[in-house]
Amino acid sequence: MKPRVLIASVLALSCAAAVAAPDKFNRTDLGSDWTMVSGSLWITDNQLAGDMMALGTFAPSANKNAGSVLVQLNGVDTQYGAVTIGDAASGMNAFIKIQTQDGTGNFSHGAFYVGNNGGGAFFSLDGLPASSSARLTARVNGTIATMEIDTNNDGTPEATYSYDYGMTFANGVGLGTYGAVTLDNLKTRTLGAPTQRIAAPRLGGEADMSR
Ligand SMILES: [Ca+2]
Repeated sequence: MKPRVLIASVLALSCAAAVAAPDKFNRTDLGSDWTMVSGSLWITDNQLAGDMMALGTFAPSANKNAGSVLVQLNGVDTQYGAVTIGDAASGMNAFIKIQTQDGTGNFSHGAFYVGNNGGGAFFSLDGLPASSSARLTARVNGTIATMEIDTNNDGTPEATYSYDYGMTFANGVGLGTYGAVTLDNLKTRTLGAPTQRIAAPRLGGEADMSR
């Protein structure tokens, strides 16, 4: 009996993986799965790039509440990579980003905003290991959004923050860019609420240089 149980488990894992809607951007044209909400997104060197406050939505993720993307900072100017969850076409979405604006070229700040780089919570990424590349995973469960930042790509986030929007959002994932940032290897999924206890970000009243 044991071998049969093992096979059943492997099949279940395969099915779960197949349900996720990924985009590796390994092509030249962005294609019809993407709809622009603002500005322009395009593909360069098999990665996603865009102009200031560009925002696009990814149709295959319409029923997903979580998006995960590799954010690569290029240079020291202000840049962000953002994952949106919700109906971005109407501005009713969580806008969850990581950003550099301190001149180091490493991630220095994060935000839980609404719309396209709209208002909300902006905060320093205190204690995050210095890094110009990280996987940003964002999800919304009920009114609570969570961002996980994995700077060494080992699947364990170096920093996790959550924020209560006080409102719910529809499913559907999009990506936003500002500056020279490039994004890659998008994975969209249905994820439950995190089981660990997460601190809210410490809000310091700093100015967001991208706004
Ligand atoms: Ca790629």
